[in-house]
Amino acid sequence: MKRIILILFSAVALMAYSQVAVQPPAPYGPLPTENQLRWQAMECYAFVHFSVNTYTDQSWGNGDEDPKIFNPTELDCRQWAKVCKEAGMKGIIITAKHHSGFCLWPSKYTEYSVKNCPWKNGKGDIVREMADACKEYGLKLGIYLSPWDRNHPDYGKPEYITYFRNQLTELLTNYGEIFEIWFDGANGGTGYYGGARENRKIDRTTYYDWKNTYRLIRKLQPNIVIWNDGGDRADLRWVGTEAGFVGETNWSLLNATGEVPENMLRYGVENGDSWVPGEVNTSIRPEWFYHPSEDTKVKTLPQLMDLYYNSIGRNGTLLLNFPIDTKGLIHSTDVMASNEFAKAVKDAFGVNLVEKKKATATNVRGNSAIYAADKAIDTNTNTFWATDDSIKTALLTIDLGKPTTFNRFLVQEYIRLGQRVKAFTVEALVNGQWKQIAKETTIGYKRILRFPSVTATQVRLNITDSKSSPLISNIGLYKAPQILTSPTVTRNQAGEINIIPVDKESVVYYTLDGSVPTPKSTQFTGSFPTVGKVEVKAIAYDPASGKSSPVTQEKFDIARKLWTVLSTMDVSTAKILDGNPSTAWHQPRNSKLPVDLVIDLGQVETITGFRYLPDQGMWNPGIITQYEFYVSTDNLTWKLVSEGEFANIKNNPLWQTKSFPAEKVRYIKLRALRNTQNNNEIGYAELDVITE
Ligand code: FUL
Repeated sequence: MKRIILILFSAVALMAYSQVAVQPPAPYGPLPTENQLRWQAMECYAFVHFSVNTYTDQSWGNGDEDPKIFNPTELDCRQWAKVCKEAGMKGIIITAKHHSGFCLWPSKYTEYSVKNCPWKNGKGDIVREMADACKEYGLKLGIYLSPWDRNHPDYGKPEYITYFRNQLTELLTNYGEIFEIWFDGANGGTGYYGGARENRKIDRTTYYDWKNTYRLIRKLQPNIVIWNDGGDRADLRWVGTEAGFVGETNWSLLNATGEVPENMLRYGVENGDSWVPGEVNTSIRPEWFYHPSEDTKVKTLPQLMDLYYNSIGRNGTLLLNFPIDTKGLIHSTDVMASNEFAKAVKDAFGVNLVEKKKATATNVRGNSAIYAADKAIDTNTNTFWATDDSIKTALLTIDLGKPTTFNRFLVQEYIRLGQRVKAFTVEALVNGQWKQIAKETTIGYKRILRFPSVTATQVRLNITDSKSSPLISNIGLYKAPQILTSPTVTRNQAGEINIIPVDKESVVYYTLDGSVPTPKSTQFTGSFPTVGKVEVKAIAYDPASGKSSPVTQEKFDIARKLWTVLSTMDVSTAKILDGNPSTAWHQPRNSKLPVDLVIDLGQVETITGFRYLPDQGMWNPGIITQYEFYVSTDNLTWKLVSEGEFANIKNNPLWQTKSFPAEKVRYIKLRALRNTQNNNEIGYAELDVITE
């Protein structure tokens, strides 16, 4: 007995000794702050966009909107909070002031606010109601305060900076803890500016004196993270698009100084000197503010799931926007979509197939139990598998015990000590053979991979390159239910409709009478001709599972069959009329603004508006921001029927729709006055009209 006790004692002593003797891994490279760590763990939170332009159906307010139009009849911040809470989100960022300058709180420093609107007789405060609702639902509160103010007379002068900081102080003092502050990059341009109605330019690198503004913010809210797209490096970075994705390779690093071109925003900088992780901001509808015409354009479940995998699944966070409607609520369609989204995420990640399985690794730091392979599957992200300092490639194998089917692989680094992994593969033991199922680059806080279902008895993570010894805090394996993606509906210039399913095995059914398609509707077997206005609704249907995709809904105006572009002889202008958003035509290189695109409609039509889709290419060159639109019956005398801006077209290059009183016309002319890059390049993916 004595001997046994002695042996046991020595074993325990030895274990304790080996654990004490193993040095913990040293940090590597730039590290996240506690605020950034807390923020990253939130993973998903909401934006709400609401301002005077909600009532004018515009993307941006001009600053001259009468506050009297701001009259939500059923405003209920608790509904917003409930929707976000039920969607599994952790916070809400509210547009306290958007570019219009209209304040959702009764700021002491301006009359352009809820103080002067009919809602609650000017006695209300939406930021207060939002803060209270967040508290009630256990959500964090964030603030969007537009640096650009199209209402304020002093915008562009030094006095405005005092005004801006006064407002910041109000917002960061009176509403409790704020988790994130958001400074939009859209800065300077035309506006009302207290009646001056002019174009004001500012130098975005110096005008706001961000350094001192940041100092003020951190003093008022020590736990905050700062998002800034336009100025000095802040805590978080934009990912260079509002379309809802970040690069598959995604370093949480940037350099503290220097320009940040789009590819750095998208992928981070591998050897950057500062920790600046990416936040994927996008809207549940095409636009940020509420537009009734987008009630049928709310993102479908497959689109929302893509967002999830392309943001949270790629080492980013997801900031998903809900436009607030004119009543002051999140629209019921958006609520349904977000509930479905939350359920699908739960269904996909409810059961982790590696739980309680066995893990082994080719190297364990000092052979210590503290850093053993099973620390990566113990559901505790504060413990991690680590290798010896000199080891930068290693394998971690999980024995599943029996053939197990899965289609998602999740992996997390212990980022508190830096982002390290540069490359990895995932392999599965299928029928006794190792099969590679993924070959990837970075991991970071969280990486989730999607692939077709695999049935395997073992799975392994193969770290093939790392800046320093890899530290893996969590691995998950899941079997996510199949979700069918809605088909794409297009109409070419001849008026032929084509419907393309994403998944080639599914069958497409459609309707042309507005009814919801079912497997009993007409089956799509090939493109078919149409004339005049048509509404197509289509689904993809999987005969094996009996499941249908969400409905795609597309409305087309008159066919463009008779149209010809007159202003140039270049035949490739057909790309503007081909119904294919991914092809574009650009004006000749030597063009100088203003430049015109003149189209003969082939016959007289009564039109009430036009639509422009800019080039959808990767770097979106030649996007028109300021335009004039003319109509004519003879191609000689022209009448100006619409002019102005395509707001936010740079960050969100969607279809732009402009309406005007009905005109009987044969010719149309779109004049481009300015583009997003302040040069002379002008391109068009599509141009269309709206007929009566
Ligand atoms: C953009 C703004 O101009 C949009 O209106 C919106 O607020 C979005 C979140 O950022 O740059």
